[in-house]
Amino acid sequence: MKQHPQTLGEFIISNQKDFEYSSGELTRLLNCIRLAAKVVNHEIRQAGLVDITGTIGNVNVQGEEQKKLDVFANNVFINALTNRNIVCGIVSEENEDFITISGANNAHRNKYVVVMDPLDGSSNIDVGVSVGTVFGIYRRVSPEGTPVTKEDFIQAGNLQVAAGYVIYGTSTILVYTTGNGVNGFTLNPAIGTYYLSHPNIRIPRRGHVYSINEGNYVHFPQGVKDYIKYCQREEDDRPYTSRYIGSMVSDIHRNLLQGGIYIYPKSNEREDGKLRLVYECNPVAFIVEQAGGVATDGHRRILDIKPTDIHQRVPLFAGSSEMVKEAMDFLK
Ligand code: AHM
Ligand code: MG
Repeated sequence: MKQHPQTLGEFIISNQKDFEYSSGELTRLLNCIRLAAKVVNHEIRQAGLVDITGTIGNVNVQGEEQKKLDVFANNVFINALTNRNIVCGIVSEENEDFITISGANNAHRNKYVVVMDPLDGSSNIDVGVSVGTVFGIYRRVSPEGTPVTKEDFIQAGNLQVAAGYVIYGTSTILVYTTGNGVNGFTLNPAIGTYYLSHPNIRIPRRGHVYSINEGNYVHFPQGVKDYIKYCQREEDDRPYTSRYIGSMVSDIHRNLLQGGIYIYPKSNEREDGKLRLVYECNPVAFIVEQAGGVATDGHRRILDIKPTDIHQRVPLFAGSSEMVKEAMDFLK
């Protein structure tokens, strides 16, 4: 009899022993995220059919206009994590402050906090282009039984116990790591089950794709300009192909599978780049490294940066190891 591929649920259970402090909590947490992602996926697939596209009229803490789907996804993830009483706190791109979860069952006793960008790539929502969810999970550092503190959320990325993303693209794929490699699961929408479709993802050491918003070229530091010209030069295995979706999760995912480099550098206009360290760069850096790639801010390993603020921004160079190292040479 043909064996069916492993489901995400089966995979999580069979790998539970990988979690250092396993008590079932992290398993429940991952189950909660995969469920919330299904709800968000369902709503995204209805964009254009129901009143879910467009802006909501609010501006978030980043000064960006919130889309209806941004707010929807944020509520789904927060409610799922709160109602199941699994975590003690959440940081979201859409909320100015961290969220303390207390709840009837004294959630202060829970061990984990979640950081997330519930819907990344917002500018793609209304135009039928893929978007994603990014999340990272930490053990709290404040004492169990007390309310969470900012310190629980501004831990260095190398302390993440798990991280992942969901890409809502031509298919919906959940990719995550607990520090033992990276695996990807594709959602079968007809039955609502994720199947292991991308076991043990390894990023090629080199690729042919560079992903950067070249429209900002004039604002980039000279080293980044030089690297872009290098990518375009006819020499060795170049010119490379330029691919930029404008949705980090999608650009990272493609490069993870096929090889490539993703860059969001600092610029004259954005001193620290655009992407947020805590809930965008750190989870992605953990995954990229676990797949054998490299993630830096151009000089330092992303995962070693100690955040000072939950919404702080940082430049990002992530992807195939040899390509990222090459790009960094141009910044010296
Ligand atoms: P968002 O979290 O507000 O959606 O912003 C993050 C996104 C990334 O997904 C994407 O790579 C980048 O912003 C695109 O920015 P730009 O339009 O400046 O190139
Ligand atoms: Mg984002």
